[in-house]
Amino acid sequence: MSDLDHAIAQLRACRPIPEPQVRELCYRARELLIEESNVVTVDAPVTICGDIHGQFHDLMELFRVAGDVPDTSYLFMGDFVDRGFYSLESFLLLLCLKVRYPDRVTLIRGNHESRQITTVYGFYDECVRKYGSANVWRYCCEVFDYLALGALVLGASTEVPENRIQQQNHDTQSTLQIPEGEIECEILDASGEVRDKMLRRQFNLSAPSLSMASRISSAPDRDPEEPPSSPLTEVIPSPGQPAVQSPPSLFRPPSTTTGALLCVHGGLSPLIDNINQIRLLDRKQEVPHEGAMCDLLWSDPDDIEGWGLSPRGAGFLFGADVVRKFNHQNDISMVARAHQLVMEGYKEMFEKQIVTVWSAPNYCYRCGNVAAVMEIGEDASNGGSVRRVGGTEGRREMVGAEQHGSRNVVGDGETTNGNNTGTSAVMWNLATPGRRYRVFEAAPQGTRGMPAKKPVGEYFL
Ligand SMILES: [Mn+2]
Repeated sequence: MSDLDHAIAQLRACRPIPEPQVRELCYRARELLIEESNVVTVDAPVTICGDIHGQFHDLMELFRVAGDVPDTSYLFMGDFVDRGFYSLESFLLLLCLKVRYPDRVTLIRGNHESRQITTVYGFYDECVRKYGSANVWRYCCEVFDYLALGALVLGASTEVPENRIQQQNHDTQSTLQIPEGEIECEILDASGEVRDKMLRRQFNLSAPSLSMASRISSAPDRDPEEPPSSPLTEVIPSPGQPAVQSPPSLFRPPSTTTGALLCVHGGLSPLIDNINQIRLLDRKQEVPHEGAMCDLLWSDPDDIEGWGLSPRGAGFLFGADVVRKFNHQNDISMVARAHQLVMEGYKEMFEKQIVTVWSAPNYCYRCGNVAAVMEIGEDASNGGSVRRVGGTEGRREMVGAEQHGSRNVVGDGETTNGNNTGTSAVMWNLATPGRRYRVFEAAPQGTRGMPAKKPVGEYFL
């Protein structure tokens, strides 16, 4: 067994590795990360995760529910440390897995991967408590400076990914009837049982414009009279409930082509119109207090128009119009981000153009939320070749053209006001990727352990 495999085994048991080994690990991780672009390219299939925040036992639960490395390819969107009691073990385990299986693990930087923030929110104190000095904290912070700022997931399928997780005593197809048509989104619980499905529907230009497509009701308490949450999807009722009638399709079927997914910790920046601008940033530094790099790690989507000030004091709030324009200009079908606690573990907003994924159940051991990961499948229809972003293959389908200063049609069949700029824009249609959310709860209390009450500086003696 190599030193690295030995370290992985030790960390999986939630036991820290000795300081010289941390130093070596961080050195190797930096050598690996320095070669990565600010925006890492990741091929589907991949499982996308949000904040972990030092909840080591819940990270183990995540791997149990969503598959282990290297069988499952993972993309973690930052905030590995702070708040929880095991930031050290959580981050070092993920870092070991990154060094051991570089092509199966992608780590991007969160706003907590910073010297200033970790000094306030726990990671610094944890390192000093567990090692008797700040050396390990310092090594980790040097790694933080090299973490990528974002990732682009390419080659996503429009279909829900194949379910590769072995079920125990469950038939995943038994609980919900599947109507004819393509399943766009599936929600599974920790035991692998299907809790909800959404069908991809032909879109309809006369459908009412719904600004918020985020709410996905769970089948049991849903009002059957309620319209579908989005013009493009319908919630499939549980057996016994009447089916929701789809309005007749008045338009061509949606594209069978997905764009890339952009994954960042926080969100967009008013300084970034194009993904290539992210690539030009000098990321190898402490997270600045302002500017594009700061915004990518700190911003939040909100029900506003354009940009707004963030109550966090860093980054910005941004509205549906900002996301729609960004996704269109960059051939993105969805932005995936973390950074905000959502009680259901995931939250889709703005006609599914952005999703928040949150992977720390019962956050801070008291919030009572569930957590989720998002699985994206691989588009095998193209003979396995992955489409590149920014290509000019004419792969998008035109769905409407703006007339000067009038109402225009955008990707999802929603109408928005033209802005009287006199420019003419042609809008296109990219399908939302098929996706599966696995929702899970905190690890059982008995396995979680509690923090050491006294300093344990002599940890390894
Ligand atoms: Mn955050």
